Order: sequence, then C-alpha cells, then structure tokens
Amino acid sequence: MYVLYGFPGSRTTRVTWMLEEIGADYEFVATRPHSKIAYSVNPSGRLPALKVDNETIIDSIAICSYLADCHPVAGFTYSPGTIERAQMES
Ligand SMILES: N[C@@H](CCC(=O)N[C@@H](CS)C(=O)NCC(=O)O)C(=O)O
Repeated sequence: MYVLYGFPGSRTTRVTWMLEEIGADYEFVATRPHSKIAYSVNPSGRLPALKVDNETIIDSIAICSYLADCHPVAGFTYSPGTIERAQMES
C-alpha cells in the first residue's frame, strides 16, 4: 500500500490523480510543507512524498513516473529502452 503525504490544491494533486487513475490502494496523510510530518518524510520539508513500504520517494514527477512503471497495464508510459519512452520524456 502507498502512503501519500501532501495537501490538496498543490503538486500533490498530480500524484492523487495518478493513484486514482491506476486504481491503487493508498492512504492520504494531509499535511503542509515544513510540518513535523513533512520533515519526517523529506529532509527539505517539501511535499508531496510517497511512502512505498519503508522507502520514500519525493518529487511529484518522480513519483508519477515510478507509479507509471509499476502499473504498466494502466498505459501511462512505455517500456524503458524504447524509442517511445525516449520521445515521451523528450
Ligand atoms: N519539484 C517538486 C517541488 C515540491 C514543492 O516545492 N512543493 C511545494 C508545495 S506544492 C512545497 O513543498 N513548498 C514548500 C517549499 O518550497 O519550501 C515536486 O514537483 O514535487
């Protein structure tokens, strides 16, 4: 299960949208940047952050790319090493 840390009306929405689109099971922890909770998942206190098991991913685009790779059936990315992947990231 994923745990998303962030707040509505911010870059967190990119990740919320992605999680909903791929149909992932996730918990949402609503918190503001630089809160005690925010610093517990990111030393810079910035959000969003996604906890995956005991690891944390920061940066909304890095998180969405990771989710797209982990859920290929959802069709949000192409396989690494393909021309389509390179063109998508261009
Ligand atoms: N590139 C990061 C930027 C993260 C970011 O700056 N988030 C804002 C909220 S939308 C924040 O935490 N601001 C507080 C700060 O910059 O100190 C991402 O896309 O997740």
